[in-house]
Amino acid sequence: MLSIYSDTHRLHHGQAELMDGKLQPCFEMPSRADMVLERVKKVGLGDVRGPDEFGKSPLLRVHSAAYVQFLETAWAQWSALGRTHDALPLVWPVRGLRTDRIPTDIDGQLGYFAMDAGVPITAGTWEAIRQSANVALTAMQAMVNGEQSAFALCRPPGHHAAADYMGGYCYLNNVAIAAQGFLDRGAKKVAILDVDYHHGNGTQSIFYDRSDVMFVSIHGDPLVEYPHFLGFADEYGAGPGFGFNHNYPLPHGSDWKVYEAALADSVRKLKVYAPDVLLISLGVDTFKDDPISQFKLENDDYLKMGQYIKDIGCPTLFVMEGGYAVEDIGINAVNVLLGYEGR
Ligand code: SS9
Ligand code: ZN
Repeated sequence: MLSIYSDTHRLHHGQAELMDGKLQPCFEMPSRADMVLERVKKVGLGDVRGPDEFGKSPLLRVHSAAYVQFLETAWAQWSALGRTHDALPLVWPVRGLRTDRIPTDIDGQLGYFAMDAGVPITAGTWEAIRQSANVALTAMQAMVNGEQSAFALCRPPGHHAAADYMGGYCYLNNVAIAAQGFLDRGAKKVAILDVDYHHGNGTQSIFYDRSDVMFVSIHGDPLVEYPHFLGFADEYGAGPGFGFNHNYPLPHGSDWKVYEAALADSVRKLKVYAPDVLLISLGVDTFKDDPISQFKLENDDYLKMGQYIKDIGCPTLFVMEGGYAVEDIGINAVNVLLGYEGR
């Protein structure tokens, strides 16, 4: 399988995130991508190529112009005030507050365009997130040109980012941008299966009212898990998109046995939909030793996950999302790809 990767991810390295009441080192760190790349090479998965440049237009197919402009300018606005630490939001427009105007100061903009405080913006963030999207788009283009599968080794991840907000370590929604890219190149129906431990709230919201993108997600129950406010079982889609969104919230402590039942059901739904192309939001924070997650999957379970995905039977683009047990992230992510390839 072809992999796409760019070293540019290294330019995004947040200093701290607010967790458990403390500023702690970011769990979403550069070594994550290094470990996955190392494993790709070690098992001889296939060629590894750098990304091509797609510019801003494919980003604007999914994200609002105001949001993309905010991402591009946030660090300059922040540092112009003499601030040297990462930019982080501190105030949010909850129920009853005005969202009909975008603040002109950077603190207001950070709150307006963020869902949480897990999204530090640094000097290199814009370049890193742009290239992360280019990695996904390059893998997409390779498949349009004939590859039957590909692995986009994206970092930072994307599935929590919606049309006009960032959150959960995510800025640009790489998988959504690639899915829209397939449609813009002639695909009629695409499906996204999100196996990250956290619900892909951004991806769901982007495609919620559309029937040309089916979204299926298996994740920790939002009643007790991040992102808390989306990802419940009764979210089926809206308008023409009704019936094209399926969530499988699972309890803390879920192991492969519990996970497999949800995955098998997801595979059934995806086979009925029969998409032209399938995209996988490949998070491996479902692992038993993940430091921020509560599922119990083991290394070999990821091979079986890959076999289930293969069984759906269509061209498949894997897009890297979460996974914070850095020692095992390469083994687990690449096991899915090996399982898919029947190796
Ligand atoms: C858990 C805090 C979660 C955000 C997690 C984002 C994961 C992205 N106590 N913080 S895949
Ligand atoms: Zn996650």
